Amino acid sequence: TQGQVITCKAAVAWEPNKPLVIEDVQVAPPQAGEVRIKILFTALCHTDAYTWSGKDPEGLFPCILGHEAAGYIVHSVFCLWHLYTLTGECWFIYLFFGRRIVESVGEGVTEVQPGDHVIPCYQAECRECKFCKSGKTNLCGKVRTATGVGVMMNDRKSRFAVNGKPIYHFMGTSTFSQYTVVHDVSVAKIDTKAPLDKVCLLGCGVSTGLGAVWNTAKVEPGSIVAVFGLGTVGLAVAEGAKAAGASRIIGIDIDSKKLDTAKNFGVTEFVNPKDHDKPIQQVLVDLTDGGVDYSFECIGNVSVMRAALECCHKGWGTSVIVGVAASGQEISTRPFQLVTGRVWKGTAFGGFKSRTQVPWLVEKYMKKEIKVDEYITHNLTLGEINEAFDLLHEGGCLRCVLKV
Ligand code: NAD
Ligand code: AHE
Ligand code: ZN
Repeated sequence: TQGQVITCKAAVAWEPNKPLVIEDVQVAPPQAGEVRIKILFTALCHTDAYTWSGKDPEGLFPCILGHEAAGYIVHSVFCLWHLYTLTGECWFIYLFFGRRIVESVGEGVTEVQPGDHVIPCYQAECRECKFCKSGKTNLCGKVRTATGVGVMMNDRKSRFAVNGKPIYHFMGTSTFSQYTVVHDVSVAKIDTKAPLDKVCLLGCGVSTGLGAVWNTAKVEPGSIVAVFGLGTVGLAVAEGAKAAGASRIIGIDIDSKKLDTAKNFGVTEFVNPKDHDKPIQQVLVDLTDGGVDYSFECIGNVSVMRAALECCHKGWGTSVIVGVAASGQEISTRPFQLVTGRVWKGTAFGGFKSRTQVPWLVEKYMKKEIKVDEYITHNLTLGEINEAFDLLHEGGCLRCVLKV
């Protein structure tokens, strides 16, 4: 059957830092191993703002950003109700002359089907590649060479176009669009009862923070933890550390207004570097009798990454880099810091195996074992996306969820 192009609204980033434009975008049908998803809700993450700023070496323009979302796979044939809503009284004309198949699931896709509720995953999980089979990482190699350059793996082309001009994909997800096409290895099927306007956050920020603690650092009960940056990712680290039984969770942020919110996520002490003359690593070492057991950098600032390593306890302290730093930025420290037992690590999507574990995270949310609603401070629509980006740079915004 001939697949059908869907024309829908999407926010296109034509150039770095220029306001996104809501365009009529043509979304091509999925090819083999691909899935076309109707996105219902998407949130904004700082990584979207980072790429939009032009500082991401993998950032290509024009593109459709967005990677923290939820939606469903549309049914293959328009049902009568769809026919009626599309063609009104003349639905029978459509039925006889215009019937088309809307391909949602490409050839060879077996694990998801129309009707499924899904979360697109920028970190794929094919379960077959060297990475997936290693048991040592959640990174997957199957489609990464395509997702890093804004195209699909099959034909190295985009499925998005505006008036015939191709628009690049982003992170293999491009969720700032009413419809998107993703690789089947990048789709997590979730409980249909889960509220999509909430669980979209499990597509990135909340999962990353929790996983950084549980999978990457493996924080033990009684540990002293320092969290640098109390945005969504940092607060999720605090939440994860509390669940892991940390005895002290020290939140560090240059915005003192973060303190009250942070307490609700498990932060037990707050330090604002601006209140101190000493380097922040020294402040923390003094506060903790020699340093913390675990630290997490959730900002994307290379000087803070150094401080986060150097505030760790000699002999065993581990620091996890979560923040994404701009192109050209490099980390440094005295090698002696590592020689004397501190460990420097990083995490992508909190080390979670996406297709396998996102549904598990959704279940944990449904059982009220993890927070999600509490990270949502604003709700807007796709048409208000530029206001949503403005909000992201204001202290009072954790996550803004857009109705797409
Ligand atoms: P955010 O902007 O909401 O939070 C950052 C926080 O850091 C803010 O509260 C800000 O006040 C604070 N801050 C800024 N400069 C500081 C400084 N010098 N010292 C102390 N605090 C400072 O961002 P977010 O959405 O929570 O994301 C955090 C970072 O994590 C970003 O870099 C994002 O790109 C990255 N990220 C990484 C992954 C991953 O898989 N590794 C996943 C999601 C997000
Ligand atoms: N293109 C960027 C890399 C950005 C980056 O590190 N991304 C994180 C996810 S951030 C989500 O908000 C990640 O998972 N990286 C692993 C990967 O394979 O991309 C750059 O700076 O080059
Ligand atoms: Zn993100």
